[in-house]
Amino acid sequence: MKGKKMSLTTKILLGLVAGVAAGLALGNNPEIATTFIQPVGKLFINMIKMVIVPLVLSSLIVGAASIGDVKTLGRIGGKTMTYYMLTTAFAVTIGLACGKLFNPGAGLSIPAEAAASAAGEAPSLVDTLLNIIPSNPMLGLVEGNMLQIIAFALFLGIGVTALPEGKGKPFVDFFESLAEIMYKITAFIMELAPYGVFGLITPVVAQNGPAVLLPLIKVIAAVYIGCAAHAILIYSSAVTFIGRVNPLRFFKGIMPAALTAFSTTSSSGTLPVSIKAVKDNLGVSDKVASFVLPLGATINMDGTALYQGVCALFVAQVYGIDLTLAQMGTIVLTATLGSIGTAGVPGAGLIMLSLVLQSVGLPLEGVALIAGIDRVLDMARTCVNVIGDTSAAVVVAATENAIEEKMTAEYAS
Ligand code: DAS
Repeated sequence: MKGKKMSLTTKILLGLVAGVAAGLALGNNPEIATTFIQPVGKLFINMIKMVIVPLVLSSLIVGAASIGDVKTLGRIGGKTMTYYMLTTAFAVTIGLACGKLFNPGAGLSIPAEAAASAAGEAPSLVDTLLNIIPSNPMLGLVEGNMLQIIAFALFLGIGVTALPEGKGKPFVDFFESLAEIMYKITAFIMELAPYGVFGLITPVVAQNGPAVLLPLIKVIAAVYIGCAAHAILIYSSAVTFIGRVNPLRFFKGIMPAALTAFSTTSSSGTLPVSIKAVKDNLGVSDKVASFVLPLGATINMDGTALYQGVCALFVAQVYGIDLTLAQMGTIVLTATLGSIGTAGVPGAGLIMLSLVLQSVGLPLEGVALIAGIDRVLDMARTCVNVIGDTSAAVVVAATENAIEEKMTAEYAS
């Protein structure tokens, strides 16, 4: 009988367990782990770094072009973008607060000379903001300056819609194909994650001993509690005070989408369930649901932004780097803008975590520590990404008087 294909989650967890076991076994000979096994991990990290720039550039250009210039999209586009950006900024702030509160990296210090030099003298927040607009966008692309790449892509995406009808189509089609290709390559890289995780975790455990694992449990706790807090605080308030919908009715109505997102770890894969849930259970009009939700599945990732706040702090703590307020501000900015470029597919947030770490000069090796538990974190963050999208549909629909009062008794408030 054809064996059931083992899920990627299982494979990654197996890679993690095998890496821990190998690390413990090589505790007395860590140089074996660093010489023969660590290169596998470094290869995985290089593949992640390889896709960041083309993935962010192409997915952002397509995301921004689909919004078009705000004039043609009028109120709905403006409201939707404002809601998405505000809730995402709240999310990464809650993530940073949870990272501070749980302090998962405390007591663990992995030396990272490179990190220290890369972190160097962090630019002030004003310089960071000024530096977002690239004086030479090609240099920004070559140097992998993520904030400049994000800004340039957004300008290109909005700018292309200012071209006469149809003139920009070849340009957008090219980047649409490039984005799809990058999503496929990302999926391929995630298939190699079990091996990459093994190659990354083994030397870490061999060099630091099993003590390094405890903090990962604290990272999971910080992300899950942060996600729950964000959903309860931010979305309940938004649907209650702006959407004028009973929050319990809201959560009941979107539960099928939330559970689908949690199990599939894919916002895009959950999209049909999200649209059906807000329309059938909460009476949101088709016009609003079919604009807000596909846009949200592409560019709104509150759970991912929150996870990046927690993980950026974790990595800084592990490598003994004190982040300045300006660097925290950069993390909020990069995670908020970067979430526009995060694809709604499994594991995309891990790739974008590199973007956030890179933006504040934190060592990308920190991604290795997260990679082993990333699928567990992806379930919670994708669930919140989708709850955020559906809350936006309710909020925008209510302000457009586009919530039909056709509520079934089951979901009545
Ligand atoms: N799994 C992604 C999604 O579908 C989010 C992420 O990887 O961060 O939303």
